[in-house]
Amino acid sequence: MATERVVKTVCGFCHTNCGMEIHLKEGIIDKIKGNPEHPVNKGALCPKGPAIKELVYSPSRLKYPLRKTPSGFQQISWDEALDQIASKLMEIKNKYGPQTLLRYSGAPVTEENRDGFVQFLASYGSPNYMAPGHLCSVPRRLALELVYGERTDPDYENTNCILIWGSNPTASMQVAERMAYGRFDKVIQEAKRRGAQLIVIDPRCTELAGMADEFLQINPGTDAALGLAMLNVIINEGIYDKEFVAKWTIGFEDLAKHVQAATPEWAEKITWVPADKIRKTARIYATTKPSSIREGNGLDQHTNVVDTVRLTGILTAITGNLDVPGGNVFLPMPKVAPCPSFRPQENPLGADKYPLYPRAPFPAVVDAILTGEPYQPRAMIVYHGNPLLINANEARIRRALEKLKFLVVYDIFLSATAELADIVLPDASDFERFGYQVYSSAKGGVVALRQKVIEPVGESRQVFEVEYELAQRLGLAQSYPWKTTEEWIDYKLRPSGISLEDLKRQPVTHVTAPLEYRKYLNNGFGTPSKKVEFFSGRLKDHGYGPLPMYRDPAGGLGDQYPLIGTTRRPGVYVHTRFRNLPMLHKKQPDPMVRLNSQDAQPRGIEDGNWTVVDSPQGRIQVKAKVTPEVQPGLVIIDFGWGNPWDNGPNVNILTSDDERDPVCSTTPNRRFVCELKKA
Ligand SMILES: Nc1nc2c(c(=O)[nH]1)N[C@H]1C(S)=C(S)[C@@H](COP(=O)(O)OP(=O)(O)OC[C@H]3O[C@@H](n4cnc5c(=O)[nH]c(N)nc54)[C@H](O)[C@@H]3O)O[C@H]1N2
Ligand SMILES: Nc1nc2c(c(=O)[nH]1)N[C@H]1C(S)=C(S)[C@@H](COP(=O)(O)OP(=O)(O)OC[C@H]3O[C@@H](n4cnc5c(=O)[nH]c(N)nc54)[C@H](O)[C@@H]3O)O[C@H]1N2
Ligand code: SF4
Ligand SMILES: [Mo]
Repeated sequence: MATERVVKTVCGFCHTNCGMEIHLKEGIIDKIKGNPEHPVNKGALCPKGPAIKELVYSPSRLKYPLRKTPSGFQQISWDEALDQIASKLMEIKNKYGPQTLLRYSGAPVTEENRDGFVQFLASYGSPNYMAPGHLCSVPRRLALELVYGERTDPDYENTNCILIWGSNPTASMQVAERMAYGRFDKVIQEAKRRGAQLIVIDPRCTELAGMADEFLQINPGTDAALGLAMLNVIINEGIYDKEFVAKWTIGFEDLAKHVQAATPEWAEKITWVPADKIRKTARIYATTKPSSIREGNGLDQHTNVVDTVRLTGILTAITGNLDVPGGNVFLPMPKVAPCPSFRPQENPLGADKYPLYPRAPFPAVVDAILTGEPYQPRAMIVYHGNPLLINANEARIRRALEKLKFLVVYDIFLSATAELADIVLPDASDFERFGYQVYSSAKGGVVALRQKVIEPVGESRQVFEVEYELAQRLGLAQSYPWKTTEEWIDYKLRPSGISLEDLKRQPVTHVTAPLEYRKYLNNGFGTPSKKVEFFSGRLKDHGYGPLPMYRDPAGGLGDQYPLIGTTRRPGVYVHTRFRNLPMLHKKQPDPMVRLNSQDAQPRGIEDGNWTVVDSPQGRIQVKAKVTPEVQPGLVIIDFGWGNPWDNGPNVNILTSDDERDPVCSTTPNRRFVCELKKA
């Protein structure tokens, strides 16, 4: 009789963190299904979920530590690897100072990913914590903190108008929008049944745009002009919430003057959105009560992101849609403890140029590596990230990583970044260790248990054990409140009043009260003035414009590069991952460029042709998809290829890091100039 067993756990392979049932036969993963009892996805899974079986047992998983030698990577033992890392880091600390160590992680899809090596970095004595935050959500969060103290989300269940601005949740959050329980397409269908309006602002006619009442097909990176023009209409037509503005905001008079030049006709020339459509959208958004805005990652990755998202926050507040039922709300989130020694604000690299950025902005760190100013970084630990491929200007990032004296990469595969490392460490995957996941929702903040489903594959090991052993070797162990993953979980969850044992008894636990509205009536907003700040004194004090401005997006057009390029993430993959899994690879084997027939025809390009794309930064080859989804003049190229196993080009060979958002150092990963020809 075969032994069969089902383990309920949480997927960690994208931000959604769906509940899963793992069916095991003889201790081997057989099938992966959705867990119907998990409130986030209610049993649904995206196609990546079942494919994770192929990831866990992939023949190309890293199974033991590797050291780079002149003749390639060589297998070494964990003791050798940790001894070598420890002695190198000790030498670097003594010779150059602890601040020359950098710690880098990728998108924080799991809590381990967020925390791995953070306590180590801090107790070693470096403030240089980095992630792709400058490209992903940090600019949006900072912008909304400046306006009203915290990021908000739409109250989907009660809203009568949803404005999706630079987001594509039916692809990016297929089975459950980050903050709403249940499938996102159903959330939209349910809202539409109630008669809610759907507005989509996107350069591409996405599936969601196809369902919209109003679709504004915008020129990428120009959303601030649209936001200013919408405010021009709303203020001049008097369709704003006068009582809220009078009692709870500062800077209205300045703002009203500031937007006078931003007429819809002015914005039409910049945004490609007709002036009448801008007026109509402004009126629908302002007069439908209540209305909500879902800003997304399409607004990050442009060089004016902070001012753009300040405008979305101002639109929410001025129309009286902040913290009210059906508007944009502050959702409850479980409290977790920070890594005890970590002080991100203590003068990281880049703090001179980007003083409001909450940690070391990666583009400024790359500058420091390449120029030696203000000092020369020497070593870097990359945990769960692929910085070579995901940052703008691959050639420059490669030069920087190669210039480091010592690079450690801790991954589950030998990624393009890992290929540059001196030492590579094999991690246990999310199914091979305990963990926890926190979720916010209108029904209250939730903590869920990530179960250990199988033993770590090969000699792979979980991060907190490895980190602690390294800390011991460097004499830093006394600063650690945990020695194992299990102790780390208990430490982190203490502020929420639960432990790992509690979670084992109740794997999905609500730990906060449900959403409350209008909390500002008691406490005000989380800004220095306790009011919504249309005019930002904090930005002014740091030498930035206090009112949100439009700036031209990066790159200009010219005869040589007449097309605008942007990038797209194929929903079947996550960033640079999964192209080595046969189940997913067969769904989309090749990277595509989407273009309009008006641009394809004169260049002799037909659907399915391999196409050469040139930008001032470099050249790649991708396959053409000729489609009316894309407006003439724009081409959309798939992001995420470039690892050694996928034979595809990295789109960030084409992007530039010269121009940046002045507050967050954000590079224009979603906008560059280019030209195409048939390969
Ligand atoms: N041009 C362009 N650039 C972009 C974007 C874009 O849309 N266009 N998107 C940007 C955004 S929003 C983001 S968030 C970033 C993403 O940037 P990253 O998060 O760096 O990208 P990933 O490909 O997810 O890389 C994660 C790495 O973690 C590894 N990994 C997976 N599971 C585990 C595990 O359990 N343990 C360990 N140790 N490693 C693991 C993977 O093998 C992979 O090498 O890219 C940004 N860059
Ligand atoms: N399957 C899958 N799911 C993912 C990821 C993945 O790689 N694969 N990545 C995860 C990560 S790290 C993130 S950050 C989220 C992102 O999730 P979302 O915030 O939903 O962002 P995207 O899915 O990138 O969709 C962004 C949309 O903005 C549009 N856009 C691009 N530039 C502009 C612009 O200048 N203005 C406007 N108005 N729109 C623009 C794009 O065409 C696209 O339709 O998804 C997460 N979920
Ligand atoms: S959407 Fe897919 S990859 Fe993301 S957590 Fe759910 S099953 Fe995993
Ligand atoms: Mo992201």
